[in-house]
Amino acid sequence: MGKKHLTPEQVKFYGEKGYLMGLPPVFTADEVKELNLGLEELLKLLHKGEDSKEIREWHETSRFLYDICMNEAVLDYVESLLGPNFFMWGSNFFIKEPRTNSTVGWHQDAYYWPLSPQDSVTAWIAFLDSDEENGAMKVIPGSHKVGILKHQRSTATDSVLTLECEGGQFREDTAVSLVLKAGQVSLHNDKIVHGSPANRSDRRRIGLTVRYSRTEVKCDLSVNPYFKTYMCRGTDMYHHNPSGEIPAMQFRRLERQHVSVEEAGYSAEKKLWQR
Ligand SMILES: O=C(O)CCC(=O)C(=O)O
Repeated sequence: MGKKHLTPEQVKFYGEKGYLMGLPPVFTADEVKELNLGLEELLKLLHKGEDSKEIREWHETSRFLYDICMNEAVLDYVESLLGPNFFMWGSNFFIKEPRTNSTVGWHQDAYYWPLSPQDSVTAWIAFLDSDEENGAMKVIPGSHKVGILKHQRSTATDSVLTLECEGGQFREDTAVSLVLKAGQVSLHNDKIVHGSPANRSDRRRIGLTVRYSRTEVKCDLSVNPYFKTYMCRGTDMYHHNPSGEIPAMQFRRLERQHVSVEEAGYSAEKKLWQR
C-alpha cells in the first residue's frame, strides 16, 4: 500500500457525495513550477487558431503528461476508489484566462463517454490555485446517484462544452466549489453533475483532468476508435480495450481528430441511451 491511500472516511464520503477535496498536496512548490513550465512547452505545439482545449489525450505522445497522469500519489488515491486493477485513458486541460467569459456548463462526464459500466474517476490536478474568484469547478453533491440526466446543446451559453444538463433536474444552490491550492488534486465520479463559472479574477486558472477506469470497463470502439488504455495498477483480465504505447518524446502533440459521444453526434448519443 502506498502512503497516500485514502482513509475509510474519505472513501465513504466519496461514495456518498461523489467527490473529494482537501487532500494533502501531490506536487511540491518546485514541482508545480515544473508543471507550469512543461505546459508552456505544450502550448507552443498548438497550431495557429487552436486553443488549450486541443491538448487532449496528449499523454499518448508527450512523456511529460504521461508521467503526470501516472503520478504514484494520484494513483494511490484512485486505487482507494477503484480497487486494485485500473487503467488511465484520458487527459485534457481546462484553462481559464483572467477576466474571460467562458464557463463549463453543468454536465455529467458519463453522458459524454461511450464506456460501460459507468464508474470512472477523474483527478483534477491544480497547476495554479483554483478558487471561487477564478472560476473553480463546482459539483452538486450526491448527484452521481440520480442516474444520467437529460442533456441539451449549449447554444445560449458561454460554455466550452457543447452539451449541458437541461435545467430543473437538480438544485444549483447546493453546489460546492472545489477550492484547491496549486499542486493539490480533487477527485470526482463520472456521474456527478459539475461545471464552472467564468474567471472574474486577474489570475489564470489551470486544471488538468485525468480519467481512470477499472479494467472491466469497455469502450464502444465504434464510437471512439482511438480509445487507448494505460495500465496503472494490477492486471487486466478482461482485455476489452486496446492499450497505448508509452510516449518516447517529452513534448509532442497528438495529430488526430478527437472522438467522444459529443463529436460522434446524435447516433452515438442514441446508442448511449440504449445501453
Ligand atoms: O475544470 C472545469 O471547470 C471543468 C472540468 C470538467 O468538466 C471535467 O473534469 O469533466
